[in-house]
Amino acid sequence: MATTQQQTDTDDNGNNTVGGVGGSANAFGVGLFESRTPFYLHETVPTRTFSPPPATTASPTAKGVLKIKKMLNSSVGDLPVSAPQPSPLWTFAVVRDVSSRFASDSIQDFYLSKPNHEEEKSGIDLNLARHQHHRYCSILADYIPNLVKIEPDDSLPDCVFVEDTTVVIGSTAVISHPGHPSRVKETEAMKEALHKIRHLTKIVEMQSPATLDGGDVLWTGRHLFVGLSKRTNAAGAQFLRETFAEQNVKTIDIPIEGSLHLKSIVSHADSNTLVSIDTEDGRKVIEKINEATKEDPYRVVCVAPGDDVAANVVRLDSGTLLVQGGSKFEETHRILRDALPNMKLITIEYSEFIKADGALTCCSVLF
Ligand code: CIR
Repeated sequence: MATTQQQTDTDDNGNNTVGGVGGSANAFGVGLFESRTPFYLHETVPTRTFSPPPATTASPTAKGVLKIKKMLNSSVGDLPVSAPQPSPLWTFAVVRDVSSRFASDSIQDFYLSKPNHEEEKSGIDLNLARHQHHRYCSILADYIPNLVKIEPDDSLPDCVFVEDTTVVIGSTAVISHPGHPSRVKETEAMKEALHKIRHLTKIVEMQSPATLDGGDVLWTGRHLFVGLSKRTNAAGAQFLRETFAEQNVKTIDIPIEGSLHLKSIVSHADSNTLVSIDTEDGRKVIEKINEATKEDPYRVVCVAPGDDVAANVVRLDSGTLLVQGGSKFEETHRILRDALPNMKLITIEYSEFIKADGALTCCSVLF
Protein backbone atom coordinates (compact mmCIF):
# COMPACT_ATOMS: atom_id res chain seq x y z
CA MET A 1 0.00 0.00 0.00
CA ALA A 2 1.51 3.27 -1.11
CA THR A 3 1.52 6.16 1.29
CA THR A 4 1.77 9.81 0.38
CA GLN A 5 2.68 12.85 2.43
CA GLN A 6 0.84 15.90 1.22
CA GLN A 7 -0.72 19.18 2.22
CA THR A 8 -3.12 19.92 -0.61
CA ASP A 9 -3.14 17.70 -3.65
CA THR A 10 -5.25 15.52 -5.83
CA ASP A 11 -5.30 11.81 -5.28
CA ASP A 12 -5.08 9.18 -7.98
CA ASN A 13 -8.79 9.57 -8.71
CA GLY A 14 -8.60 13.26 -9.38
CA ASN A 15 -10.23 14.07 -6.05
CA ASN A 16 -8.98 16.90 -3.90
CA THR A 17 -7.11 15.72 -0.86
CA VAL A 18 -5.75 17.73 1.99
CA GLY A 19 -2.92 16.84 4.27
CA GLY A 20 -2.14 13.75 6.25
CA VAL A 21 -0.37 10.56 5.51
CA GLY A 22 -2.73 8.09 4.00
CA GLY A 23 -2.88 4.93 1.99
CA SER A 24 -3.91 5.22 -1.61
CA ALA A 25 -7.16 3.51 -2.46
CA ASN A 26 -7.93 1.20 -5.31
CA ALA A 27 -11.38 0.34 -6.60
CA PHE A 28 -11.89 -2.17 -3.82
CA GLY A 29 -10.58 -0.02 -1.00
CA VAL A 30 -7.41 -0.76 0.89
CA GLY A 31 -8.19 0.56 4.36
CA LEU A 32 -6.98 -1.24 7.41
CA PHE A 33 -9.71 -3.03 9.32
CA GLU A 34 -10.03 -1.98 12.93
CA SER A 35 -10.63 -4.71 15.44
CA ARG A 36 -12.85 -2.43 17.56
CA THR A 37 -15.56 -2.45 14.93
CA PRO A 38 -16.85 -5.97 15.38
CA PHE A 39 -20.08 -5.57 13.42
CA TYR A 40 -18.61 -4.59 10.07
CA LEU A 41 -18.73 -7.61 7.82
CA HIS A 42 -16.41 -8.06 4.89
CA GLU A 43 -17.61 -10.86 2.71
CA THR A 44 -17.71 -9.97 -0.96
CA VAL A 45 -20.85 -10.68 -2.96
CA PRO A 46 -21.91 -9.56 -6.41
CA THR A 47 -22.85 -5.96 -6.97
CA ARG A 48 -26.60 -5.31 -7.03
CA THR A 49 -27.48 -2.80 -9.68
CA PHE A 50 -30.85 -1.06 -9.84
CA SER A 51 -30.06 1.62 -12.38
CA PRO A 52 -27.18 2.63 -14.63
CA PRO A 53 -25.00 5.54 -13.63
CA PRO A 54 -26.64 8.84 -14.62
CA ALA A 55 -26.14 9.78 -18.24
CA THR A 56 -25.71 13.45 -17.41
CA THR A 57 -22.92 15.82 -18.20
CA ALA A 58 -21.94 15.52 -14.56
CA SER A 59 -18.71 13.67 -15.03
CA PRO A 60 -16.13 14.87 -12.55
CA THR A 61 -13.39 12.56 -13.73
CA ALA A 62 -13.51 10.08 -16.54
CA LYS A 63 -11.52 7.69 -14.39
CA GLY A 64 -14.07 7.90 -11.57
CA VAL A 65 -16.93 7.12 -13.94
CA LEU A 66 -15.09 4.14 -15.31
CA LYS A 67 -14.67 2.85 -11.80
CA ILE A 68 -18.40 3.19 -11.11
CA LYS A 69 -19.09 1.22 -14.28
CA LYS A 70 -16.62 -1.38 -13.14
CA MET A 71 -18.49 -1.63 -9.84
CA LEU A 72 -21.83 -1.92 -11.55
CA ASN A 73 -20.64 -4.65 -13.89
CA SER A 74 -18.60 -6.65 -11.44
CA SER A 75 -19.56 -10.14 -10.44
CA VAL A 76 -18.17 -12.25 -7.64
CA GLY A 77 -15.66 -13.72 -10.07
CA ASP A 78 -14.20 -10.28 -10.68
CA LEU A 79 -13.64 -9.45 -7.06
CA PRO A 80 -10.27 -10.08 -5.42
CA VAL A 81 -11.72 -12.40 -2.80
CA SER A 82 -8.40 -13.87 -1.86
CA ALA A 83 -6.09 -10.99 -2.75
CA PRO A 84 -3.49 -10.38 -0.01
CA GLN A 85 -4.59 -6.85 0.77
CA PRO A 86 -6.39 -5.26 3.73
CA SER A 87 -10.19 -5.46 3.63
CA PRO A 88 -12.21 -2.40 2.85
CA LEU A 89 -14.08 -1.03 5.84
CA TRP A 90 -17.43 -1.28 4.09
CA THR A 91 -18.79 -3.88 1.69
CA PHE A 92 -21.85 -2.00 0.39
CA ALA A 93 -22.81 1.58 -0.30
CA VAL A 94 -26.46 2.21 -1.16
CA VAL A 95 -27.24 5.49 -2.91
CA ARG A 96 -30.18 6.98 -4.81
CA ASP A 97 -30.05 9.49 -7.63
CA VAL A 98 -31.43 13.00 -7.29
CA SER A 99 -35.16 13.51 -7.92
CA SER A 100 -36.05 16.00 -10.65
CA ARG A 101 -38.14 17.79 -7.99
CA PHE A 102 -35.22 18.11 -5.58
CA ALA A 103 -34.58 21.78 -6.36
CA SER A 104 -38.21 22.86 -6.23
CA ASP A 105 -39.76 20.72 -3.50
CA SER A 106 -37.18 19.33 -1.07
CA ILE A 107 -37.75 20.28 2.56
CA GLN A 108 -35.55 23.25 3.47
CA ASP A 109 -36.34 24.04 7.11
CA PHE A 110 -33.01 24.68 8.81
CA TYR A 111 -29.89 25.81 7.00
CA LEU A 112 -31.23 28.62 4.84
CA SER A 113 -33.29 30.03 7.72
CA LYS A 114 -30.11 30.63 9.77
CA PRO A 115 -28.23 33.94 9.54
CA ASN A 116 -25.16 34.23 7.26
CA HIS A 117 -26.57 32.24 4.38
CA GLU A 118 -28.11 35.10 2.43
CA GLU A 119 -26.02 34.50 -0.66
CA GLU A 120 -27.21 30.88 -0.89
CA LYS A 121 -30.92 31.70 -0.90
CA SER A 122 -31.02 31.88 -4.67
CA GLY A 123 -32.09 28.24 -4.55
CA ILE A 124 -30.78 24.84 -5.51
CA ASP A 125 -29.18 24.30 -8.90
CA LEU A 126 -30.44 20.86 -9.97
CA ASN A 127 -27.68 20.25 -12.51
CA LEU A 128 -25.00 21.19 -10.03
CA ALA A 129 -26.64 18.94 -7.43
CA ARG A 130 -26.54 16.03 -9.90
CA HIS A 131 -22.91 16.77 -10.68
CA GLN A 132 -21.99 16.87 -7.00
CA HIS A 133 -23.90 13.67 -6.29
CA HIS A 134 -22.29 11.89 -9.21
CA ARG A 135 -18.86 12.78 -7.91
CA TYR A 136 -19.90 11.61 -4.42
CA CYS A 137 -20.89 8.21 -5.86
CA SER A 138 -17.65 8.03 -7.78
CA ILE A 139 -15.64 8.56 -4.61
CA LEU A 140 -17.64 5.91 -2.74
CA ALA A 141 -17.01 3.48 -5.59
CA ASP A 142 -13.27 3.99 -5.15
CA TYR A 143 -13.43 2.72 -1.58
CA ILE A 144 -16.38 0.35 -1.38
CA PRO A 145 -16.66 -2.79 -3.48
CA ASN A 146 -20.41 -2.76 -4.13
CA LEU A 147 -22.23 0.42 -5.09
CA VAL A 148 -25.99 -0.18 -5.08
CA LYS A 149 -27.93 2.48 -6.95
CA ILE A 150 -31.66 2.94 -6.50
CA GLU A 151 -33.66 4.73 -9.19
CA PRO A 152 -34.83 8.18 -8.11
CA ASP A 153 -38.58 8.78 -7.75
CA ASP A 154 -39.72 12.12 -9.05
CA SER A 155 -42.67 12.16 -6.66
CA LEU A 156 -40.19 12.05 -3.75
CA PRO A 157 -38.12 15.26 -3.81
CA ASP A 158 -35.85 14.25 -0.90
CA CYS A 159 -35.22 10.66 -2.00
CA VAL A 160 -31.47 11.27 -2.50
CA PHE A 161 -31.14 11.34 1.32
CA VAL A 162 -31.19 7.55 1.67
CA GLU A 163 -29.55 7.57 5.08
CA ASP A 164 -32.88 8.48 6.68
CA THR A 165 -34.69 5.40 5.44
CA THR A 166 -32.67 2.63 7.04
CA VAL A 167 -30.16 1.70 9.73
CA VAL A 168 -27.86 -1.25 9.04
CA ILE A 169 -25.48 -2.84 11.49
CA GLY A 170 -23.74 -6.04 10.48
CA SER A 171 -26.28 -8.22 8.71
CA THR A 172 -29.38 -6.63 10.28
CA ALA A 173 -31.31 -3.75 8.71
CA VAL A 174 -34.10 -1.68 10.17
CA ILE A 175 -36.34 0.04 7.63
CA SER A 176 -37.18 3.28 9.40
CA HIS A 177 -40.41 5.22 9.63
CA PRO A 178 -39.17 8.70 8.68
CA GLY A 179 -40.36 11.58 10.82
CA HIS A 180 -41.60 13.81 8.00
CA PRO A 181 -44.74 12.56 6.23
CA SER A 182 -43.45 13.49 2.77
CA ARG A 183 -40.52 11.10 3.24
CA VAL A 184 -42.26 7.93 4.44
CA LYS A 185 -42.74 6.46 0.96
CA GLU A 186 -38.99 6.63 0.31
CA THR A 187 -38.59 3.50 2.43
CA GLU A 188 -40.33 1.27 -0.14
CA ALA A 189 -37.51 1.30 -2.69
CA MET A 190 -34.93 0.95 0.06
CA LYS A 191 -36.73 -2.10 1.41
CA GLU A 192 -36.83 -3.63 -2.05
CA ALA A 193 -33.13 -2.96 -2.61
CA LEU A 194 -32.05 -4.36 0.76
CA HIS A 195 -34.07 -7.53 0.25
CA LYS A 196 -31.91 -8.26 -2.79
CA ILE A 197 -28.69 -8.15 -0.80
CA ARG A 198 -27.93 -11.63 0.48
CA HIS A 199 -25.52 -10.32 3.06
CA LEU A 200 -28.51 -9.02 5.06
CA THR A 201 -30.09 -11.85 6.99
CA LYS A 202 -32.60 -9.85 9.02
CA ILE A 203 -34.67 -6.91 7.78
CA VAL A 204 -37.31 -5.48 10.10
CA GLU A 205 -39.69 -2.56 9.62
CA MET A 206 -40.43 0.17 12.09
CA GLN A 207 -44.11 1.05 12.40
CA SER A 208 -46.02 4.11 13.57
CA PRO A 209 -46.16 5.61 16.20
CA ALA A 210 -42.37 5.09 16.19
CA THR A 211 -40.56 7.56 13.94
CA LEU A 212 -36.89 7.71 13.09
CA ASP A 213 -34.62 9.34 10.50
CA GLY A 214 -31.29 7.59 9.99
CA GLY A 215 -29.63 11.02 10.21
CA ASP A 216 -30.29 10.77 13.92
CA VAL A 217 -28.34 7.54 14.23
CA LEU A 218 -24.61 7.52 14.86
CA TRP A 219 -23.02 4.06 15.02
CA THR A 220 -19.36 4.35 15.95
CA GLY A 221 -18.67 0.63 16.15
CA ARG A 222 -18.79 0.92 19.96
CA HIS A 223 -22.00 2.81 20.70
CA LEU A 224 -25.23 3.49 18.89
CA PHE A 225 -26.20 7.11 19.62
CA VAL A 226 -29.76 8.01 18.70
CA GLY A 227 -30.82 11.65 18.53
CA LEU A 228 -34.26 12.43 19.88
CA SER A 229 -35.27 15.19 17.50
CA LYS A 230 -38.27 16.58 15.64
CA ARG A 231 -37.96 13.54 13.36
CA THR A 232 -37.04 10.74 15.79
CA ASN A 233 -39.11 9.88 18.85
CA ALA A 234 -38.43 7.71 21.89
CA ALA A 235 -40.35 4.80 20.37
CA GLY A 236 -38.09 4.95 17.29
CA ALA A 237 -35.00 4.84 19.49
CA GLN A 238 -36.48 1.98 21.50
CA PHE A 239 -37.11 0.00 18.33
CA LEU A 240 -33.42 0.22 17.46
CA ARG A 241 -32.41 -0.66 21.02
CA GLU A 242 -34.51 -3.83 20.93
CA THR A 243 -33.53 -4.83 17.40
CA PHE A 244 -29.79 -4.50 17.91
CA ALA A 245 -29.68 -5.77 21.51
CA GLU A 246 -29.00 -9.28 20.29
CA GLN A 247 -25.77 -8.01 18.72
CA ASN A 248 -24.75 -6.48 22.06
CA VAL A 249 -25.03 -2.99 20.65
CA LYS A 250 -25.26 -0.35 23.36
CA THR A 251 -27.87 2.26 22.43
CA ILE A 252 -27.74 5.73 23.99
CA ASP A 253 -30.49 8.33 23.47
CA ILE A 254 -29.33 11.92 23.01
CA PRO A 255 -31.93 14.73 22.97
CA ILE A 256 -31.00 17.33 20.37
CA GLU A 257 -32.01 20.93 19.71
CA GLY A 258 -31.31 23.52 17.07
CA SER A 259 -30.39 21.10 14.27
CA LEU A 260 -32.26 18.73 12.03
CA HIS A 261 -30.45 15.57 13.06
CA LEU A 262 -27.91 14.23 15.54
CA LYS A 263 -25.42 13.84 12.69
CA SER A 264 -25.87 17.52 11.81
CA ILE A 265 -24.15 18.01 15.19
CA VAL A 266 -21.68 15.16 15.52
CA SER A 267 -20.27 12.36 13.38
CA HIS A 268 -17.29 10.04 13.76
CA ALA A 269 -13.86 10.01 12.17
CA ASP A 270 -12.89 6.67 13.67
CA SER A 271 -14.22 4.47 16.45
CA ASN A 272 -12.53 6.67 19.08
CA THR A 273 -12.88 10.15 17.56
CA LEU A 274 -15.99 12.28 17.16
CA VAL A 275 -16.22 15.42 15.02
CA SER A 276 -18.58 18.02 16.44
CA ILE A 277 -19.94 21.49 15.78
CA ASP A 278 -18.60 24.24 18.03
CA THR A 279 -21.84 25.68 19.44
CA GLU A 280 -23.85 25.57 22.65
CA ASP A 281 -26.13 22.89 21.18
CA GLY A 282 -23.06 20.90 20.17
CA ARG A 283 -21.57 21.14 23.66
CA LYS A 284 -24.81 19.84 25.22
CA VAL A 285 -24.75 16.81 22.95
CA ILE A 286 -21.08 16.12 23.67
CA GLU A 287 -21.73 16.42 27.42
CA LYS A 288 -24.43 13.75 27.16
CA ILE A 289 -22.15 11.53 25.11
CA ASN A 290 -19.30 12.00 27.61
CA GLU A 291 -21.59 11.20 30.53
CA ALA A 292 -22.79 8.00 28.90
CA THR A 293 -19.34 6.80 27.81
CA LYS A 294 -17.23 7.65 30.89
CA GLU A 295 -15.80 4.14 30.99
CA ASP A 296 -14.72 4.20 27.37
CA PRO A 297 -14.57 7.87 26.31
CA TYR A 298 -14.20 9.48 22.91
CA ARG A 299 -11.83 12.16 21.77
CA VAL A 300 -13.81 15.11 20.37
CA VAL A 301 -12.58 17.36 17.58
CA CYS A 302 -14.61 20.56 17.00
CA VAL A 303 -14.82 22.09 13.53
CA ALA A 304 -14.20 25.84 13.18
CA PRO A 305 -16.99 28.08 14.49
CA GLY A 306 -19.54 28.62 11.73
CA ASP A 307 -18.48 25.49 9.79
CA ASP A 308 -21.27 23.40 11.29
CA VAL A 309 -22.03 21.40 8.19
CA ALA A 310 -18.39 20.25 8.05
CA ALA A 311 -18.89 18.28 11.28
CA ASN A 312 -20.65 15.68 9.19
CA VAL A 313 -17.89 13.48 7.76
CA VAL A 314 -17.95 10.07 6.07
CA ARG A 315 -15.48 7.42 7.04
CA LEU A 316 -14.50 5.87 3.71
CA ASP A 317 -12.01 3.47 5.24
CA SER A 318 -9.88 3.42 8.36
CA GLY A 319 -7.38 5.86 6.82
CA THR A 320 -9.62 8.12 4.75
CA LEU A 321 -12.31 10.69 5.54
CA LEU A 322 -14.66 12.44 3.14
CA VAL A 323 -15.17 16.05 4.25
CA GLN A 324 -16.92 19.17 2.98
CA GLY A 325 -14.79 20.96 0.41
CA GLY A 326 -14.40 24.59 -0.53
CA SER A 327 -12.24 27.47 0.62
CA LYS A 328 -14.73 28.49 3.28
CA PHE A 329 -13.92 25.30 5.20
CA GLU A 330 -10.14 25.80 5.14
CA GLU A 331 -9.89 26.39 8.87
CA THR A 332 -11.76 23.16 9.55
CA HIS A 333 -9.48 21.30 7.13
CA ARG A 334 -6.51 22.58 9.11
CA ILE A 335 -8.11 21.46 12.40
CA LEU A 336 -8.86 18.00 11.03
CA ARG A 337 -5.37 17.63 9.54
CA ASP A 338 -3.79 18.49 12.89
CA ALA A 339 -6.11 16.24 14.88
CA LEU A 340 -5.96 13.30 12.47
CA PRO A 341 -2.43 13.39 11.03
CA ASN A 342 -2.60 9.80 9.81
CA MET A 343 -5.77 10.25 7.82
CA LYS A 344 -6.16 11.29 4.24
CA LEU A 345 -8.92 13.86 3.79
CA ILE A 346 -10.85 13.85 0.54
CA THR A 347 -12.92 16.96 0.00
CA ILE A 348 -16.10 17.36 -2.01
CA GLU A 349 -18.18 20.47 -2.54
CA TYR A 350 -21.75 19.61 -1.60
CA SER A 351 -23.36 23.04 -1.59
CA GLU A 352 -26.66 22.09 -3.21
CA PHE A 353 -27.44 19.41 -0.63
CA ILE A 354 -26.50 21.70 2.24
CA LYS A 355 -29.25 24.08 1.06
CA ALA A 356 -31.74 21.26 1.63
CA ASP A 357 -30.34 20.53 5.12
CA GLY A 358 -28.31 17.58 3.89
CA ALA A 359 -24.63 16.84 4.35
CA LEU A 360 -22.26 14.02 3.45
CA THR A 361 -23.49 11.03 5.43
CA CYS A 362 -27.09 11.54 4.37
CA CYS A 363 -26.66 10.45 0.76
CA SER A 364 -25.48 6.90 1.42
CA VAL A 365 -25.99 3.87 3.60
CA LEU A 366 -22.71 2.06 4.26
CA PHE A 367 -22.36 -1.45 5.65
C1 CIR B 1 -35.24 16.74 5.05
O1 CIR B 1 -35.53 17.78 5.63
O2 CIR B 1 -35.70 15.66 5.40
C2 CIR B 1 -34.28 16.78 3.90
N1 CIR B 1 -34.44 18.01 3.20
C3 CIR B 1 -32.84 16.66 4.39
C4 CIR B 1 -32.53 15.35 4.99
C5 CIR B 1 -31.08 15.23 5.33
N2 CIR B 1 -30.83 13.95 5.87
C6 CIR B 1 -29.75 13.64 6.58
O3 CIR B 1 -28.92 14.47 6.82
N3 CIR B 1 -29.67 12.41 7.05
